[in-house]
Amino acid sequence: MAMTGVLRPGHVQIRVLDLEESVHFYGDVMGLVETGRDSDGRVYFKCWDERDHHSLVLRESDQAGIDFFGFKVLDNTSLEQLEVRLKEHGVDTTRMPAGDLLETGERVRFDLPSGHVMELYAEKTAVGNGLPSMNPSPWNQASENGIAPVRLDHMLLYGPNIAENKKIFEDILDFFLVERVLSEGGDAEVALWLSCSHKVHDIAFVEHPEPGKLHHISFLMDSWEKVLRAGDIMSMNQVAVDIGPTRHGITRGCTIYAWDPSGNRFETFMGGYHPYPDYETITWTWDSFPQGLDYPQRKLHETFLTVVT
Ligand code: M3P
Ligand code: FE
Repeated sequence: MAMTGVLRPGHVQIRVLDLEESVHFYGDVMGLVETGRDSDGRVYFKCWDERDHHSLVLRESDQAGIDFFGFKVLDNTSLEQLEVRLKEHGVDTTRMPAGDLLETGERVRFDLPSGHVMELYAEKTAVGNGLPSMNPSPWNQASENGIAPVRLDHMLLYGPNIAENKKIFEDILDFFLVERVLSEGGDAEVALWLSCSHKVHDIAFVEHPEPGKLHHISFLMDSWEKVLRAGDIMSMNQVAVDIGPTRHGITRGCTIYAWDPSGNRFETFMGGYHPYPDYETITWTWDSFPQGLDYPQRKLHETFLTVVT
């Protein structure tokens, strides 16, 4: 599939309660690579196989949750075109200055109807994955440290007005709807899985009365064995596990949900399938949501619907 316009989730800034405890967690237990600290005290990380400077930014606060997330677009021409399209559709945008996030160019920022702050950007310094671009080996020491996911994969966000979010993603940003869950009466969509790529989702939303909530940030693992190994490492480090290891019916992803020390949920994930934009959307009825969430157990875990930051 030709990749133009919006490419991928590129960064997410989350709030953590104790910065140094979280730096230990994301650096040593998750096994992300620390790439910088800024004058605001924020700490930057990337997954070992990512090439750009960072994908996760931690900010210390007295309340956990998500500050904002950004998608990388192909180039500055795409950024300008998407900014114009957002404005034409009545979405107010502001430009965050280059350098406000370390090693990152200007970001076009806007509010989603669900209460989340989203950004698009075209430039972030490519620091590489530690492997040479000529004759690389398949892995290196950084891939063997802690859980060591290969990349930030997607986010699931909770908030109101997700039907309005869907319009922005489909009509302006050229995402397509891969899967959805219908309400009990079947007349509304209560959950959406959207892709801008060949991935089974790049972002997902669940309808929820409180705006701007984080359900989980998902990190991609190479294999099911590595998801199970992630579970071993969680237990060795007394990490609080929510659900799994199991498989979602929705997206077919194989998963563990767990919580970071601040209560932000994360997912170690692999699998799923590879949709194209011409595929028919997969629909789940409300009574099948339990197997959508946890296919083997067919269980709509209470925490899935209630615990968000
Ligand atoms: C994911 C995923 C539900 C499935 C969630 C799926 C809520 O988080 O990564 O595929 O049923
Ligand atoms: Fe997920």
